[in-house]
Amino acid sequence: MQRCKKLKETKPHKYPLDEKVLVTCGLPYANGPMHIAHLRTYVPGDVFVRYLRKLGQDVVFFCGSDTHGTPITVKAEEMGVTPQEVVEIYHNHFKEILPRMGILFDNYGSTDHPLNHARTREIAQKLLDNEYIYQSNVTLPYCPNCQRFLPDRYLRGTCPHCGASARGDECDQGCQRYLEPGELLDPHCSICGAKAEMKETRHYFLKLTAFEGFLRGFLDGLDGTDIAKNYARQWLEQGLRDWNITRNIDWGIKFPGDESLVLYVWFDAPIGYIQSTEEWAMRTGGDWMHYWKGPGKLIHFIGPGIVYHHCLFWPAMLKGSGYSVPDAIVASGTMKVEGHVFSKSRGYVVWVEEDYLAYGLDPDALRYYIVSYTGHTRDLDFNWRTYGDKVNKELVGSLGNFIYRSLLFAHRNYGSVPEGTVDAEARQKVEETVETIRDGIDEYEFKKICDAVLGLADYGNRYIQANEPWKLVKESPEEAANVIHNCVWLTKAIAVLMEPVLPFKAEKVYELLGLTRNPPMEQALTPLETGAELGKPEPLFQQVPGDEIEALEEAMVIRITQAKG
Ligand code: B3M
Ligand code: ZN
Repeated sequence: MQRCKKLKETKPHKYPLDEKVLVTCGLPYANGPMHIAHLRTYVPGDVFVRYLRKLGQDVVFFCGSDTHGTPITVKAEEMGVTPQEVVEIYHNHFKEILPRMGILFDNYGSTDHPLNHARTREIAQKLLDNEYIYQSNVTLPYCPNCQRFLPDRYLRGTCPHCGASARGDECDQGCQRYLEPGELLDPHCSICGAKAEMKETRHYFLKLTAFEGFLRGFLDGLDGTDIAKNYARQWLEQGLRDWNITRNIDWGIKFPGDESLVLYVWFDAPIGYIQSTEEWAMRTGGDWMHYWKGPGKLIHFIGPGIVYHHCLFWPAMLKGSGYSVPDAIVASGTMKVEGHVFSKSRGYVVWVEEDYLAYGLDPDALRYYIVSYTGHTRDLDFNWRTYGDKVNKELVGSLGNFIYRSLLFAHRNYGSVPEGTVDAEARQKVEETVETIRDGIDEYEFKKICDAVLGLADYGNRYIQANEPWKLVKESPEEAANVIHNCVWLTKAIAVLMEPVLPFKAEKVYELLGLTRNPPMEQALTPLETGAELGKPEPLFQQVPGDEIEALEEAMVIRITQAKG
């Protein structure tokens, strides 16, 4: 057994240590600042990667900006700038803000990088050579007023499946289905509102139907969350259609052999995962092919709205052009804000910079909320009241309280780690927590992990309360020292086990304990060095006062009301 030699091995782990793993998070469109629905993917992805590394796995972690398609050009038209300018502004924003949330990608790439243009054209060419792409004439919506075709976000109409108001390529306000060009009912130009005319034009299609058998087997073997697999299976059963992969706009990656068309943004976007790997490989000497053409494991963390693209289009593209296909697709549940489905336009949004970090709020606390409030595949509601409760009760009241009182007592009375031996029960509690963490990783259930570590802090609080070291100090100094030895030992264990969720706070505890950064998981169980100097602690977390929560809620209500117009 290789993993954590000193830990009890009860079962084989899902990711054997001799396998290298590549983890990605869905690429944000570079058309606006980071918001809480982005974090719904990036925080669990980052937490997962940090835990795997703690267990000794060789993991690389990638993301990057999604820079093409109508999400960018519509925004550029709104702002009166070029698509390049839009992309630059928000690409830089993401690069700057991600580390402030403790989200540390090994590379943050861009789908407009020359490597992505080249890789995308290579893949399209392979698919052409393998006769998976064909040309066909289609009639598509055209705006007589703006004098242009109306791909994707230039189009609004009615979803043919559920009747909701939808945009060209996605039923964004209803059933969330991917929509083929030309499918939308009652099409109108989203810019000028004119009724669209239908006009014939030449396009290219990926023969998705040829991959049906492959996709069935692929989904059977796919790991990840049920959300991803079940939706994809259901769509497969409803029957596939060939996929229009070109668009009549200028901004994007030119289709090889027909430069008047660009590839649909959803063709080159996931290739950004490869681009980010290649960029990393060039910088570090790493081997990108090990993952994309070799045995390396591929794991995609995504939101629930992009399952179709990741479970059907993407594996077909990879398979048809000779690349490795994903091993796991970890789709999360839906993001909600104050009980409503996340929506930027309706005001149900939390902007990470403007609404959170700018107020000096704690990045670790938001990370904790996201991974601990509900299971990964359930709806996650963010609301300020729950935020206040969780911070005050769980982080301040339980975890922070135990660590602070333990370290304060130790520092005041001893100045260093006092003599003692670790109680069998305390050791057992830590061992059980490590086991639960391993299960949580295998199941992509981060709440389970958080609950277990919080349970350990609760145990610590009960332990110190029951043993009353403040009394023992006078009555029985040796016993007092032993109790505090155990408390400091538990503090170390909690810091090590919680570090992937609360990296900034763990760092502070390591400093106080004189530990090096990023200790491996087994360090949760190693003995303390008696006599090692201890730093003077400060409370780890700040209480969020009721009036501050009210003010944050108030700001949210104002935004929602304004959005209603
Ligand atoms: N840029 C964002 C979204 O639809 C989209 C993801 C691309 S992942 C390759 O959620
Ligand atoms: Zn619909």
